[in-house]
Amino acid sequence: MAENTAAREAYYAKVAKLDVSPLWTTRLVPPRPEDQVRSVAHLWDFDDVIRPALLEAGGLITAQEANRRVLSLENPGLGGSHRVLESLYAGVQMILPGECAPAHKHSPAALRFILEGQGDAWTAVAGEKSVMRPGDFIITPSDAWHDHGHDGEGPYFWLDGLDIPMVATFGPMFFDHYPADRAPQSRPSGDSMARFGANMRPVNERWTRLESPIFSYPYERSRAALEKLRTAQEWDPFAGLKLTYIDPTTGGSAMPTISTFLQLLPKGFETKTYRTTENTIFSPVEGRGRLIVGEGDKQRTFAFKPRDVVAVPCWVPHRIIADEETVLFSFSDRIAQEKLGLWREMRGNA
Ligand code: 1HN
Repeated sequence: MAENTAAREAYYAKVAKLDVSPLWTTRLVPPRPEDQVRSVAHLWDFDDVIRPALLEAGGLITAQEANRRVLSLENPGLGGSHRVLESLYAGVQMILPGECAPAHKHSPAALRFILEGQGDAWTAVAGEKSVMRPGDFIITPSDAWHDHGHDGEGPYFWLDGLDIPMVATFGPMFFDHYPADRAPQSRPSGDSMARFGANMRPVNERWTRLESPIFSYPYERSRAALEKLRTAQEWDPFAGLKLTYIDPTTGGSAMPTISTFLQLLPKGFETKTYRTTENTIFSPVEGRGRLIVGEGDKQRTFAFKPRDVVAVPCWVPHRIIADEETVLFSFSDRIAQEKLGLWREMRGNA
């Protein structure tokens, strides 16, 4: 940094009043992500922390009153800015039997990953109702009306992931309440899966939206795919067996701003150290293991179990040890970074 003489200091004070600043006194573009990224790797414990905290909220406020009874995951490095990582929002939502999370829509896109519950919780997205079961991945696209309900017994919990910080960077934030609790159903349940989920599509129907027309990806099907592929023994040393959820009409990412994945790591599998520019949120579905992040004296080990949420920021080296057979759901900003030409990875310590 250049030496600050009295004359320079006086100059800086003067130009500050002109709505300009001298670039040469800043580090606007630091050399590496670690000089830029403020979020830290972090684990939110579901069973001992998030779940009881949400149950307590259940005694204080209804889903209707709260609109959405969600505890937002606040990254400790981001000072309460409602971000789980630089570019992503995440929260855990709870709904109780008989409750209504009323219909609304917004420009940020959302995903849900169902963590726990019994019986029939459901979400209605753009006029089609779908059950939500543990392990299901569900998309609520930008600007689609959606409401949630639960006709079963006991609490239902799911992970919400949204691209709110990306939308906030650009500004086009829109939010509307539907004039009634429930938005009308315009299509029967299973309609989108029948139209686009059977490796077919209606012959004269073109899908032109940016997100997948399949808005529910049941766990049973995704898990069965992993199980079948296990026999192929094509283990990626950096990821085990990892599948990404796609839009069947394009083969590309199921969502235009958030990438989503399900991966299998057999018992004893240890991935090699990997880094990527994408900001990733993991949530184990099955199995226990350890996520080891950082290097040297900054290395930390997060022991995970099903339903925990672990955030790994951009360019933080990490590896996973599966102490039991492990299935991990994850979502990241990879697809957004790819579209902007920013995404990189480093396999090993190159
Ligand atoms: C939202 O609309 C939902 O619809 C969940 O369930 C979490 C977090 C921030 C903003 C909107 C939902 C949300 C949200």
